[in-house]
Amino acid sequence: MIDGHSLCAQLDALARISSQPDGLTRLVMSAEHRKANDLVASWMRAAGMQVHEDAIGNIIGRYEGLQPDAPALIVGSHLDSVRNAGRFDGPLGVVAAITGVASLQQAGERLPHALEVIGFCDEEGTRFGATMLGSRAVAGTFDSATLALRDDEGISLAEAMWGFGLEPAAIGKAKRLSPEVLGYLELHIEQGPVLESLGLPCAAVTAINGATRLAVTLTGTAGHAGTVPMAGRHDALCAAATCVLAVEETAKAVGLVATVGRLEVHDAAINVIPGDVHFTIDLRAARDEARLAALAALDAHMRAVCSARGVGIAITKLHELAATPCAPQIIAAIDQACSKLGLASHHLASGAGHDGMAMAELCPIGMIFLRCKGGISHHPDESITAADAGLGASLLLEVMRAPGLTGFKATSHNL
Ligand code: HGY
Ligand code: MN
Ligand code: MN
Repeated sequence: MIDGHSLCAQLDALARISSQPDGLTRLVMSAEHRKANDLVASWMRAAGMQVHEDAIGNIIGRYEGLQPDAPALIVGSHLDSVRNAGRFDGPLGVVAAITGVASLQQAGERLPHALEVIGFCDEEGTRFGATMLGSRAVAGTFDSATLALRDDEGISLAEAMWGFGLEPAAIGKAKRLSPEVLGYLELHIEQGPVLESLGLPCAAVTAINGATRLAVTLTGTAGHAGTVPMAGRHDALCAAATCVLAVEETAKAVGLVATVGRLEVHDAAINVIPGDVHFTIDLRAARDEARLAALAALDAHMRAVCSARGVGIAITKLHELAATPCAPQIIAAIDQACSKLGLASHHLASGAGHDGMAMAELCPIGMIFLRCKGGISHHPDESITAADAGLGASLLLEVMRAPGLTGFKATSHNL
């Protein structure tokens, strides 16, 4: 079994790389992204990997197979975070993968396939709103319109890339070719309460729910709070409040999840009727038809609300990924690895989004979920036990080396 205590110590070291003095925030193309890549690169090298940073700032370590240039199983997760984050969402999958490779290196073991450990630069989309920038670039599905998105300081992704030492026009160089990638595997905390409630440490993920993210701008008429009669107002915040509650009601009515995570009143003042309001919608479902139907209903409802109030509405899609099934052969390999380690196997769908949704455009994907305390995530109280960390990393290693996982047969060749 891999020692979970040293793995957790590495996660603590990563968690100290933060732009937030009293917590963990690590954004893409930032000084913290640079520091995290450098620290992870040092661990990858110590594990015997060749390391490079790709054209969008993913950090990648390669551990050759029995023969040079064999196609690779990519294993990893993301190194960016939400604001005031927990320390396991993302980095657990990267550090566990490196630890697994280090175990192979110490044993002098080579697999038929190569292994590539990847620390994706941006899965959360915290800084620019669009998510999975790193995995989309690797899969070749990066949308260049994303380069124009701006952060809270008005810096565009393109400008931030130049500042990070990357050329936006070169992003295409990060794309991997299908023949060189056998599959993608990720260990991630469950970010939900199911495994803990069942008393199980881990599960194979069956599918990842589809998700859509929208940015909504409501344009009313700003005015004097003391003199404009109520009947004549075009209050953008009252329109927004009606829409926000409609998001919640729609989700409850259809049995999916939808969240308004950001709401800003521009030029806000206590004595001014709000004229310019922006909010976001994050809507997810296991079935794409349910998600798309709910979005259409919500779109119509919000436009009707705004029309009745004489408020303008503009809706921009920031991100959309379909519900993504995990590959049966990887689910089976996880189940076999569980029984090899004497663990009960369990299957669970993911309500959270993950880089595997983007990587599924390139190759078969699989995920292992690890229980986390109270299912808490996207919060400083996110936590796992060191024992579970070691168990998760050991299970990941078993799957990384699973015979037949990738179907790739190496010819016998010493390195
Ligand atoms: O939002 C999500 O589901 C993921 O944590 N990025
Ligand atoms: Mn994550
Ligand atoms: Mn997350």
